[in-house]
Amino acid sequence: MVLIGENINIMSKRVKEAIDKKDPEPIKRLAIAQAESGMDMLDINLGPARKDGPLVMEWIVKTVQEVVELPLSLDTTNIEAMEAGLRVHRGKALINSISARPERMNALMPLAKKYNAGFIGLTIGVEGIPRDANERGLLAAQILAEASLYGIPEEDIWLDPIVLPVNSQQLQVQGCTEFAMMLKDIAPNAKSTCGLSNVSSGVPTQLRGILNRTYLVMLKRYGIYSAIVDAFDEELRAIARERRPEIERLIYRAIDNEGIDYFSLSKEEVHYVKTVHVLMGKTLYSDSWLDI
Ligand code: THG
Repeated sequence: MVLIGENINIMSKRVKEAIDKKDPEPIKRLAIAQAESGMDMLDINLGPARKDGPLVMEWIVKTVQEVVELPLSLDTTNIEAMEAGLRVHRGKALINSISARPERMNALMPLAKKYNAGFIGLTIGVEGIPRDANERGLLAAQILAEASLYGIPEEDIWLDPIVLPVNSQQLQVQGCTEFAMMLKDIAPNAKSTCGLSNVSSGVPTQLRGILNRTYLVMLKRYGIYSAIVDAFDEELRAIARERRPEIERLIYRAIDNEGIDYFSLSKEEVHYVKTVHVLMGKTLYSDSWLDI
């Protein structure tokens, strides 16, 4: 699957400081480290509009592409900044993201066409975040229909169901897995992606990895094409690259509710099974889900 490194992100203190000081070195180091971790693309997340957004985006795209060959996924709500990034980007860029809101589609779809970029279609509409897989499907269909008016091929559309945190939106987690399944029928040529780490947002740091990894296996099983991930989670990378078949098989058995004899499992394996149950909404989330 296509892995997009999430680590160049304005929410990170290191990145924010580097951007504020226009110090290229920390950004270059993060880009190289993510490329060495085997990421296929890098997300460049500058967040909301800043008045110097276009300059910052141009600077960061050039800085990153000076040291790595990878295509970038550009994330900013500032339309001028998005275009500034696309203008200097080498290779095929990805616009992260276009929601199903008319003003976003009208502003950004022409840019996708003009620069021959792909885009991530976020299933958020005028009414906000969808409540289930069907609402996600409906929003995806609206995005696909609008994009076809601009002559954007389905292959350039990466649909994103919007992963929500399991600790506050536990039942929504399945909505995304179901959406991954539905997509095969709605748009067989479209791609899909998601912000995997969202699922563990707000969860104690040492517990985030197992949630992210278990959820990746679930989404992967239902055919997700790509995910935006923490490039520095080595075990997550191993799972994504098919180097942990025994963990994947165990998670499949847990999803399918096959009788699992806990006494035959290692502690780590028991943790994965318990995490499947939490992500499927079978046991209520609490920070101590691994201990009970
Ligand atoms: N869909 C799309 N794009 C996205 C998301 C999505 N981009 C942003 C986000 N969601 C995915 N990227 C991240 C990046 C960082 C974190 C989570 C998701 C994260 N960071 C740590 C934190 O906030 O605690 C650490 C930050 C730091 O380095 O200090 O959790 O859903 N299309």
